Amino acid sequence: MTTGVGLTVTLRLRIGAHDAHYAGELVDGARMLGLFGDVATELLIRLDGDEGLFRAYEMVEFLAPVRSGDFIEATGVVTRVGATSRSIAFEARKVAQNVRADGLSPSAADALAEPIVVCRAMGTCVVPRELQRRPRLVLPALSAQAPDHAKLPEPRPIITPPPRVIITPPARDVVLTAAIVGAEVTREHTPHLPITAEELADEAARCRDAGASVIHLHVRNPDGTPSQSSELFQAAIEAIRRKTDVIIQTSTGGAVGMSVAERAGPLACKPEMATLNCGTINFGDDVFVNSRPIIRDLARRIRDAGSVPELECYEVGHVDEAFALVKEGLLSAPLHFQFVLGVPGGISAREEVLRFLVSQVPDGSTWGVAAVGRYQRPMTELAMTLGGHARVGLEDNIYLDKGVLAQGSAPLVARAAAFAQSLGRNVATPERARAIFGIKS
Ligand code: KMH
Ligand code: ZN
Repeated sequence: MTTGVGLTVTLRLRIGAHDAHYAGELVDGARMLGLFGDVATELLIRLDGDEGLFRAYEMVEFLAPVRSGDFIEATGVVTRVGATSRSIAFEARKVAQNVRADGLSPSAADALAEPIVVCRAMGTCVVPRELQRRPRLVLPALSAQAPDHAKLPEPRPIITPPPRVIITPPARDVVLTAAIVGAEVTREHTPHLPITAEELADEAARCRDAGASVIHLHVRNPDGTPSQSSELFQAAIEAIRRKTDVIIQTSTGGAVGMSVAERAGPLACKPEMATLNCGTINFGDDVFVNSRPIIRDLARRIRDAGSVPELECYEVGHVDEAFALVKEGLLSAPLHFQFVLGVPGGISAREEVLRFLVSQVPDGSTWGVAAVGRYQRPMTELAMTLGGHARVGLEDNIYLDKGVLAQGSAPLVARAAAFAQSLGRNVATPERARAIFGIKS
């Protein structure tokens, strides 16, 4: 269980002439690492009341030169808190620099309209248990306005001004899931909904081309009504397999009102992945019933089918239910959580909510976000920014933009993939996603 994920510290300083080490007044890279060390130290002081120790850098990238006269802003964000280890993502940006142009004074300098990222790193620090003093921890929400310190009552709390950036660990893969059909959306809502096995397969292949490595699959009867028939699933899976190599994750949620036996239908196809809904919620005006016996029944069936479960959590308590299943031996770590945000009646699609949910994910487990309707884009982008995976598609949202229907799920996947790449994250292939989720192909 972790608090402290998201804690952020920023230092800003001028690089002086004494820091220049190489020709052209270039500063050596170790100077940036020194700043990161100080950032990490402040983070540990805020988190643990101790300076801690820097154990290792897992990654360092020098991205632009630093020269004397540059103003550097170095930010660190705690991305993981273990019992004694704290993972931190760092970024150093140049925000002002000396102009160094012929005919101008040597003191001519510009503030940069857009900061230049000069260095990124990921590191791990350690604070031994006996040194953890746990003082008051103030976790600023990154999107919150900077507080007006002058107006804060005495004694003033220590609050780091929220940075304008959220640093994403750059090297990690993003698994994009396409939820291409679902059980609730109809052709009246959108004409772009795939229904037949061939339509599902075509859409799955389009989504794979756009960057999806997992297809979250429901099927429909020929009249468009939802079904959990193993025959229909088998036909859809075979059609998809003929066209593409995606991971197929079948639903065991089905549609509201279906019996457990019905919902378990697709497990007869022994899918690589299957959803396990971890609790009951109001689902719009309906109730999506997942009583504790139902969850356990489906967990057993998923295990017996050899499928990797994706844990659908629509409420905080659903995460705890997953931990209970681990204790009972029905699930085993590493777990893969899908936080379903914004279902009317379920937990809302807000940054603080997601940050809290992520803080509950045990080390070594993975998580993603599926957000509903207009929340799909901002919440999946936030998830990718925070290092998680993302699910998009018509099951959860039929619009590309306000009033503009997405022409299938593939455009939504393509946009998510472009966003992931803009963060410097790799969009996982199905092969890579199988490795991430521990699926034996
Ligand atoms: N159709 C919803 C009631 C799942 O696929 O596992 C449930 C659902 C979840 O879609
Ligand atoms: Zn579903």
